[in-house]
Amino acid sequence: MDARRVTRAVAQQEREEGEREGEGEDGEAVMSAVKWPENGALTLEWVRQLGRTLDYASRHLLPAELPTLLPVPVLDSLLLAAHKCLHREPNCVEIPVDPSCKAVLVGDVHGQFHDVLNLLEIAGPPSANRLFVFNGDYVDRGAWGFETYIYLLSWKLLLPHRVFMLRGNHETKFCTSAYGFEQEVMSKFGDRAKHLYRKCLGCFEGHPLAARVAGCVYMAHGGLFRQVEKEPPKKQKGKSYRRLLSGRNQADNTLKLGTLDDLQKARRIVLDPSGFGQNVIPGDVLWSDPSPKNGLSHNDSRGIGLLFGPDCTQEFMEKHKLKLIVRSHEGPDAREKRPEMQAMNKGYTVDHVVKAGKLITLFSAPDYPQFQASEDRYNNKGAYIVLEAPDFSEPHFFEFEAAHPRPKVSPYYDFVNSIDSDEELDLGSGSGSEGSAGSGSDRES
Ligand SMILES: [Mn+2]
Repeated sequence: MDARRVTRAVAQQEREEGEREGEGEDGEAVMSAVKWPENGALTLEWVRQLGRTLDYASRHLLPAELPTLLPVPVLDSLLLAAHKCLHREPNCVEIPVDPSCKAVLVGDVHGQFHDVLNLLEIAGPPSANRLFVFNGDYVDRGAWGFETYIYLLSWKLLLPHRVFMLRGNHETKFCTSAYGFEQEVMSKFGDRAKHLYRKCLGCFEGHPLAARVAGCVYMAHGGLFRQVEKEPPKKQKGKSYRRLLSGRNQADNTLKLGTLDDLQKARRIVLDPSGFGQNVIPGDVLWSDPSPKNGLSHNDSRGIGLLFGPDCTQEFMEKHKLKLIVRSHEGPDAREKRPEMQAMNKGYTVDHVVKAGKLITLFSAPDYPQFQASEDRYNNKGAYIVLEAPDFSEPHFFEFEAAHPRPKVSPYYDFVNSIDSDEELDLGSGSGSEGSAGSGSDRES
């Protein structure tokens, strides 16, 4: 089926009436299935049309009808191109910013597709003069993780040097099987779902872990990370070596802060950075949290990553001549459980103020989480940061409300019994989780 016809009555809650692709003389809107461009090169109009189509589908089609407008072969092409593009980037991407250009920094969005569309409208879309760095957690919890992820990937492909997508702890097999994304893909794509889920996992592995923006701003989903001990001689490699490197065996007082050089050398291509062995650094970068208390310690409530104090922030910034750190990872629910930190009701908090600069937590999912057991919502705003000349280290904060009304949908995870802030993880037990999902081949078929 190439086109769907819907009546004006059904389409009346369309966000922007005039924005639809075409309108017949009888007032019926026509929405065509997305086609992959013949030469494989995306255009601005293609990306915009993809956004309109996904928005339309989220409002007027059942989840399982999404492939009628978004055919699987198109997704295959898009995910393959994105896989190549992401894997090419280094662990920590260097993002120079021209004085004529602004940098927009975005925190967790968690499948809240309509809020992402809204954000891109308020902040203005990526362009030659406006680059974006997204700080991970595109999927899970919200009901449109797939739409969100695909849409942002299409911007990445259109403007690879103006759009950067860092990895969040939810871009993993572990989180997506517990917090909704896997089930979401299963509900939307039927017998092609496993195939698409695997392709997404392959892309998840490819995202860079961190970025340095304009030479003075460090950005990563969780934050700072430890130094990994030097490799022992080759003959000691193997299981015992990995146990040796396991963070769990390391006492808090022996933990040392890692450097950007350590980060650049880390092995990042892994489905579930477990915080063990070779994946200590990716595990830390994706899962760590700041603490008001000085020092570096294991993040026991999450079971992975570190807690790092203002002294660590100072040390890291001073060493790398940084003036600002922007991390994400904590929404209003996570902050409710950490009363020693500020609440996340306006979408950002300034957590460390040290001699060298500041550490900020940025969260861009307003009215989060989408599904909640009680009527009592956090009513949090989302925020994004704009950096611009002359001082790229001075963050300009923009708060925004949730897009209303959100289409009514069912959740894809057991939100009543799901723990709120990804606590008590048992990542160490997932034996097969260190393998690569791959993406070039379709292994499950
Ligand atoms: Mn997170």
